[in-house]
Amino acid sequence: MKKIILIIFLTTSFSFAQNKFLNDPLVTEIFTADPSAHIFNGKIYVYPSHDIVVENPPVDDCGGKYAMRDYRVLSMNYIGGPVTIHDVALDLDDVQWAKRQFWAPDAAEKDGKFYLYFPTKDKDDIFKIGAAVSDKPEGPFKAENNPIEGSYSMDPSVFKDDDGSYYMYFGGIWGGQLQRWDEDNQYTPGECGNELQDSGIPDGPAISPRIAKMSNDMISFAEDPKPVRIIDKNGNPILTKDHARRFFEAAWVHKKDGIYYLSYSTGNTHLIVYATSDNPYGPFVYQGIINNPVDGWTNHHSTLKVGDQWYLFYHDTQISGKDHLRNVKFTEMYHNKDGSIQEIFPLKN
Ligand code: FUB
Repeated sequence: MKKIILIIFLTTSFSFAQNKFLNDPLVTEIFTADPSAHIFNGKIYVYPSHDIVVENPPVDDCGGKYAMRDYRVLSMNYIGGPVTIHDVALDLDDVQWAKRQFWAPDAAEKDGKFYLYFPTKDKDDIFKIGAAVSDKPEGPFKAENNPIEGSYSMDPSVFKDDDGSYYMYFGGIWGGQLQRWDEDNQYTPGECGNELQDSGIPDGPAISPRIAKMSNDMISFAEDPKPVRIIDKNGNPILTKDHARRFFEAAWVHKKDGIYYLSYSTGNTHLIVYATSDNPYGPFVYQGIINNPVDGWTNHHSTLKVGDQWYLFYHDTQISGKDHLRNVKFTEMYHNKDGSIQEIFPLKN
C-alpha cells in the first residue's frame, strides 16, 4: 500500500514539475542562457551564453558562478524545428585580452560578414566588450586583439535600424560593473556589485544602460557611449530604489511601427520590462512588464519576428534547478493594437 502511495506521489510531483513551465528547453545536451535570436541567411540563429558546472561556486553578488569559457551557437530552419548545436564558435583561450567569464553575447550581420559581440573580464578583472568576425553565422569567429575601444561592462546587444545604422546597447549593474563607470565613461575601481552599489543615491535616477553607434567596420564605436535615459510617463527618471522598474542588465531593442522598444531585466526583481521611444537614443518611457519571473535568479531575453509572429527568447533553470545552469526557450509574444506588449507568465499557476 505504502509503495502505491509513493508511486502516486512521485508521479504526481513529476508531472507537476513537467507542467509548471510554459515552454520546454530548446536543447538539453548543454546548458544555455541569455539567448540573442536573429534571422541570418533565412535561418534562425540563437547566440546564448554556454553555462558550465562550477565546483564550489562563490556565494556573492559578483556573478563568480557564471564562469563560462566558450560560445556555442544554436540554429533552427524554422521556429519549433529541430535545433542544431554548432561546434565551439569562440573559446576564451583564443581571446588574447580575456581572463575569464564569457557572459551574454549578441551577433550582427553586415555585407555577408558576421560579428559576435561578447563581454568578458580583461586581465585586470574589468568587464569589456569584444568583437569577433566570421564568414558564417555559426562561426568559428576570430576575435580582435583588443576589446572594442571605449567599451565597458557587459550584455552587449546590437540593433540594426531601418536606415542601415547599427547601435550597441550595453551595461549591467552589480556583477556587470556598470556602477563603476560614470556617464562621461570614466572608471573608478570598486568592489564587486551589491545592492548598495546600484548608484549610491536611492532617490536619484537609476544607472542608465549605454548606447554607442557602431562604425562601418562593425568592430569599433563611431562615438563615445552615451547614457540611455529611462523615464516614467510624467517625464521623471526611474529611480534607483524603484527596483521593479529600474534598469539592471540585458538591454535589447526591437522596432515595430516606427517605435523603438527597449526591453531589459530588472535583476533582483526578476522581471523583463520595456520602455518605448521614437529615437534609438531615447529617452525611453517605461511601459510595463513583458516577462514575469522565471525559475532561477536571472531573467534575460531577446525578441525576434519570424514571419508575422513575434517571439520572446528567454531562459530558466528547468533542467538543473540551479541559478547558473540555465536552458534557453522561446514563447510567442504579442503587441496590442495600441503598441503595448502583452505580459507573459512563464510559469503556470
Ligand atoms: O550569463 C551571465 C549573466 O547573467 C548575463 O550576462 C546576465 O544578463 C545574466 O543573465
